[in-house]
Amino acid sequence: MDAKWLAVADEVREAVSAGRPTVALESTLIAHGLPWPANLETAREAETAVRERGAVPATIAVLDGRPTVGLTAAELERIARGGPIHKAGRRDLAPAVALGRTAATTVSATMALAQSAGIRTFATGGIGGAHRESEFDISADLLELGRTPVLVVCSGAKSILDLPRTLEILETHGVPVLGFQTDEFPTFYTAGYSGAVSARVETAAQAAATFAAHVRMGGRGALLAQPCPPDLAVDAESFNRALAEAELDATAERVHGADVTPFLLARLAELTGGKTLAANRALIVNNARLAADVAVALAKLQS
Ligand code: PSU
Ligand code: MN
Repeated sequence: MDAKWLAVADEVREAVSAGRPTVALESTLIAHGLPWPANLETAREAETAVRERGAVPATIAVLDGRPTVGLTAAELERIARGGPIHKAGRRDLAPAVALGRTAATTVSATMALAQSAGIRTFATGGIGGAHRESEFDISADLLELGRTPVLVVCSGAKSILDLPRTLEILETHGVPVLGFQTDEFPTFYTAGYSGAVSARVETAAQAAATFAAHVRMGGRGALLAQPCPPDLAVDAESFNRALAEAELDATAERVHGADVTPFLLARLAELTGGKTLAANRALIVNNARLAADVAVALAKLQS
């Protein structure tokens, strides 16, 4: 569980081996998803939210070639301040390790490292998915969910994506998509409709029981999705207008591959006068809180 190649913070290692609740948090949203200093504030708020609900937070990144589960306050600030920090999906972990790089981890890479450390619950903002512009730009997050037994708490997939196609791919990979007190797969920081979840749960205990049953029967990852807090959700019309403009900018500036998501998120925050940023922050913290509740319920179930 705790291998030499992996640095796990003492507090996290002790909690995992005692069967106490733990929640993984990713670092790409800190390094590449939110601007300074909102990113550091949000990362700290998410960790605090997890603690307040009785679980141990573990923010994950690769530091100088060392996959690290449970960043210290100084390490968290280093990732947030930015500079030359890579964005690592699952495929980028090995190069980061072998070449001694510092990298923020996306959902796919964070899931892989959380699983190596024995953590089963993970909170993020919105997962990656099928992009609209290119048929083959499908986030590695979706395939990782099909093979790594971690429950990812999110607000759906990012509104910049083709959401119906994202849901189809999740179904293909046998990933349960649970709606938390909702029948609809949320659309990240907008209020809109993207399709139905595969099952609705009302409580954290039901979510934990469903995930445990999935894993017991040989299943792997699962999603638990809750909408952005309604008072901060961006209305679909102004969002779509901003997105159309951001997409044109991305094309004009020839943004490709892993740079597409960070580019669009930053441009949208500008174009909406900070509305998407406020919504993004709120939903991340809200998801951290729910993930902690589920981690507590999972720990009870397994004791
Ligand atoms: N959630 C957010 N902001 C983000 C992300 C999630 O609120 O920036 C990150 C996650 O790390 C996710 C990544 O894995 O965006 C998806 O990137 P891509 O589309 O390149 O796979
Ligand atoms: Mn992509």
